[in-house]
Formats: sequence, structure tokens, C-alpha cells
Amino acid sequence: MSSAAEGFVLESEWTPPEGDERGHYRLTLSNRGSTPLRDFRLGVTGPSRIDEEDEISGATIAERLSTYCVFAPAEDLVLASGASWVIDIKKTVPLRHWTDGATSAFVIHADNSTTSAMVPPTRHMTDDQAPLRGTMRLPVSEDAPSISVIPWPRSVEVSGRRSVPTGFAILAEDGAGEVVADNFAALTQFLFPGEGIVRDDEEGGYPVDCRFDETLGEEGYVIEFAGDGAEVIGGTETGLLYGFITLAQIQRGARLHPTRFAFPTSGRIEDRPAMRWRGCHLDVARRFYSSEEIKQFLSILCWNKLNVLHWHLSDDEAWRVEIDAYPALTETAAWRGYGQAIPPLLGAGPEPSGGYYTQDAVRDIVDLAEDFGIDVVPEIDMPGHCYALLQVLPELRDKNEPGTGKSIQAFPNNSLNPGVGAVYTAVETILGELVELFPSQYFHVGADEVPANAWETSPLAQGLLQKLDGDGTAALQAHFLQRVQSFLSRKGKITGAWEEAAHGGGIERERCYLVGWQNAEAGRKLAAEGYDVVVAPGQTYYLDMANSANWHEPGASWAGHSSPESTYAFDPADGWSAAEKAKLLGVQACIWSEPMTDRAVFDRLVFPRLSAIAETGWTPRESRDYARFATMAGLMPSLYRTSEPADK
Ligand code: TNX
Repeated sequence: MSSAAEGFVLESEWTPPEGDERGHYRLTLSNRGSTPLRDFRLGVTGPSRIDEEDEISGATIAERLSTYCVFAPAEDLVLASGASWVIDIKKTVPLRHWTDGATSAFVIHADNSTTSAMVPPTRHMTDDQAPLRGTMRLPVSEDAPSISVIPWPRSVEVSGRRSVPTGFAILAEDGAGEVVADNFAALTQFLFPGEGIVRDDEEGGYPVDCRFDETLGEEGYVIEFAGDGAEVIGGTETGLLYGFITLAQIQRGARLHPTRFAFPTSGRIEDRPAMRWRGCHLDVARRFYSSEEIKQFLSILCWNKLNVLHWHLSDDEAWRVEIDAYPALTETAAWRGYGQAIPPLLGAGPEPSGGYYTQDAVRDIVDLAEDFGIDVVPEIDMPGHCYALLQVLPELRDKNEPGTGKSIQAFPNNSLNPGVGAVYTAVETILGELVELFPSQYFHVGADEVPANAWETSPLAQGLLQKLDGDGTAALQAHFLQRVQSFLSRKGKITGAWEEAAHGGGIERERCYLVGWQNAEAGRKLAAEGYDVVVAPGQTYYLDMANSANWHEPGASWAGHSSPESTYAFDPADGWSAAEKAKLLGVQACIWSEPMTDRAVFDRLVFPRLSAIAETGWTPRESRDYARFATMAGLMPSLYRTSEPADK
């Protein structure tokens, strides 16, 4: 049997820039096998890129696409057993976090077969602290309230302490109540299997009566405590479910931290959300998450009383949803690998990897989301971020376009061309299938990050531009989006898009909402222009950004970094006029998946910041309190149940 240290190892090291010197990135391939390696190349991939401006010595670049790069050694290089080959790169864009560097590498042999190398995390040459992983623990405070609930309810008037119920026997009087009780049982089974949160009264369940009262509003609820049972009253089914969740959070807090929290004997909780859109965006294009992971994630959203999943289903790096009219989209563009239409970007291995959701899987996920009070808003990102789609449908390109432009993530000519008639047919066919799958009134069409020079060399686009009243790329994009919006309106949908949809004259204000993401001010500006707005600034609400500037924190950094405390402190409508506030739909966490190189990295980036955003969307500003939040945050579930080491 071979040992893990045998075979090939790719080590990477980062020395940060000093003075005018660029930062130095060193890749070292070692041959720890017993046979010499000759006539080969090296594939390397991870969240960061080797840019065209970077100075490389020790190798030449044989192939490159965005975050994937193939290095070629000098022709006669033979890597003897035990020998190493060093590639030095002076980088224009520095690495800032341990997850930035190479996470996958493989040797490509002369016959095009590949051998994966072992790749330890990138080492920082002046900071040797161990890379951090797992959900962050926050400091607990001694003077926290006696019950634990996140997001904190609008009004809490409870007292007393009783022995903590082992679980709840929900006594539903009507069909609707029973459905909610079943959904709640399913939810607790997802999140805390084996805890017996829902149990029969024969098994000692604490009796919970329930009923509805419409006057409590769409998501509101009331809980009345007595020593021997409680009553939960919901405005709707979702409201009732939220009441049960609050009750179960109180029970878990009291059971797991009996010296800190209690289960009350009397009093009342009255609750309803501050904002109607409490969302989370999840990018499943850069990394694929199976249906099981999505369902688990939905249950976490629900536990946080978040009510929108913005599901980012397509991007340059992959296409993730089955389309009957174009089977090649998922047969081909859902996979990355060496020699495939899409190479192993973002740290993928040489063997094909990825996945997609069948239409049946989507229906199943949407059904579960509905049970959990969550609206699933799909996103097909267009006209930019379409490299994967265009690899499968190259006939949608303008044949006479040299196409020299590159996107910010370095994908060449990756935008659907508004001057090509067939583009609209394809888009309407795809969206036509998808609108049937998603009952949400919203459909998000992306519109972000189209390169400023897109379509400049396309005769068809330039021909169209002459007929339009406007300038360049922005006018073409607005024309494209208006057509897509009008299609979606005919299908009864409200078009969602990122903030750039407002460029070039924008789209029809009446039937859309936009997500402001580049900074805090972007959302306010959109509201002032008359758009309904969801606030998601990169600096505080992008959960792919690291928790701090430290190298040993994982994550990205283009928008900066944000601790749970600063994410919690962000006030989405700070400085907005009353008219602007009237256009605020709510808030949204955004999970972009480029840096999610393993599960413990996902947990560290997403939790507990997700709950901080959930509390901002739910709890009125005047009752937000970080010390209280931090004390309770450790009780909230994470997706992969990893946590940082206790002895840190
Ligand atoms: C910008 S935000 C993007 C995404 C990236 C993200 C990484 C937005 C609408 N576009 O394509 O994944 O930054 O933080």
C-alpha cells in the first residue's frame, strides 16, 4: 500500500509585497514517487488567478482560463524521484487569505492522462498561525436575557423557571394546524435528529395548543406560557411555524445551557418581522451543493426565520438546472474536469466533478421550502456570466465577432449578445421551462458585471446599437434586459436583478426589484431612482468575505472583511429618506462559493454571520443588541456542524 506522502505534492508559499516589490507566490512540485517524471505539464487551480500581468519564472503558461492554469516546464526537465520543480510568480493581485492559493494540482502526462498531486494549504512566509476552520465561537455575556431566541422577538414578557421540557406534544385542532405541526417535526428532524423535540404526550411531551388568528399578520405569532403547557397562535401557517421554532429555541437554550437560560412558567411573546424580505443567496454554480445539502440549508434558513432563498443556478463556471430543450446544458456544462468543455476551475480536480438539479429535484426542493415558509427565487445570470452556457450553445455568438473582451473573473467573451436574434429564442425557451418549476412571483436574471467593452467588436450588436437611443454596452444591456423583463411579465413574474440592471436607462420600475451589492450607498441610490430594493452590500453581507483581514481566516477580500459584530451592526437603511425607506424590501445575505474549498470553510464564513443578518431583517432596530446575540449564537445550527477548536 502506498502512503499519503508518496506521489506528487504541490506546495505553495506566499510572501506579501514589500515597498514597491510585488508579492511573491511560489509553487513547488515534488516527486515523492519512485519513478522520474518527464514530458509533462502541471495543472493548478484554486480560488485565485494567475493574471496576464504576473511575472512568471521557471515555467511558461501552456493554457489558462480564469482560475485554471497549466504550467509547462522547460522541455528537457526530468523530475527525478525526490526532486522538486519551482515556479516563481510575482503577483499583481496579492493573496490575502489561506484559501486564496492553489487547492488542486495535477500532473498531465504526454498521453493526456493525469495524476492528482497532494496539495497542502498555501503557507504564508511571515505568519505561521494555523488556518482557521469551523463555525466561529462568539464571547458570551453574563447579563443576557433569561431565554434564548434568534432573531430576538418584538416583545418578550416572560417569567419563572420550570424544569426544561424534554420535547413538545403539539395538539393541533384542525388540518392546517396539523400540517404545520408535521412541517415543524420535519424541520427539527433535519436540524436536531435524535433530540426528540417533537414527541407524543405519552412520551412526556410538554403540551402545546395551537390556533390561528389572522390579525397577527403574515408571519406573526404569539406564545402564551403557563406552568403546564403553552399556546401558540399564528397569523398564518408560517407564523405558527415560527412560534414553534421560538418555543424550541427556548427549550434548547435552557437544556444546553441551564445556568444561562430558562424555560418560563408564565408570560407572553408577541412577534412579527420588521422586514418582509429576509433572504439568503446561495451560489451553487461555483460549487455544487446536492439536494440534501440544499434541504438542510433550507431548514437552517427557516430556523433563522429567513424567508427567501435566492438560488444562483448558473454562472461562467457551471450550469446547474436541467432544461429539457437543451440537455447539453447539464450533460456538459454542469461538469468541470481536464479535457472537458469547462476545465477544472476554482480548485476542481482533473476528473469530472460537479452536478445539477433535475427538474424533479427542483420541485422537491421548492415543495420543502414552501413547507418552511421560504420563497425560492431562481437566478439565471445573464447577459454576463454566461461562459458555461456559451460553451454549450456557441451558435448564440456573433460569428463575425473577434471577441477580445474579458470579464472581471477573466472569462473571454462571456456575455449573451443582445444583437443575436437566436439569443432571445434560447433565453425564452429556458426561462419558459423554469417559470413553470418555480411558483415564486420573482425571477432573477442577474445582469451583473457585464464587461464594459462587451460586444464592441460584434457587428450584430453594433448594428442594433445604431437603432437604439443610448451609448454602448449599457444601452445594449438595458435593451436585452427590457426584452427579458417583458417576457417574464407576460409569464406573471416580477423580474429581479443585481444593481447593474439600472444602467443604461434601466428596466421598467413597476415589475422588478434590484439587489444593491457594491456598497451600502448603492441600495439607497436605487431606491431614490424608484426601484424596489433588497440590500446586500459586499462589505458586510457577502459571506464569502473573510471574517477579518488575517491571513489565517479563510475567504475572499475584494470588498474587505466583516466580523460577525460589524455584520450585525450594519443598518441597511441608515441615512435613507422616508420615500427611500418605502422602497426597501429587506435584506439578504449573499453566499458566493469561490472560496468554499471545504465544508469547515463554509461553516466558518457563513455562521454565525447569517444569523446576524437574519436578526437585522426581523428585529426592530431599537431592540438589536450584539452582546445578547453573541451569547445565543452558539445555539444556532451550521450546515456541516463543524466548529473551531475550543482551545484556540
Ligand atoms: C461579484 S456580486 C459577483 C460574483 C462573485 C462575487 C464574489 C455579483 C452580483 N457578482 O460573480 O462571485 O463578486 O464576491
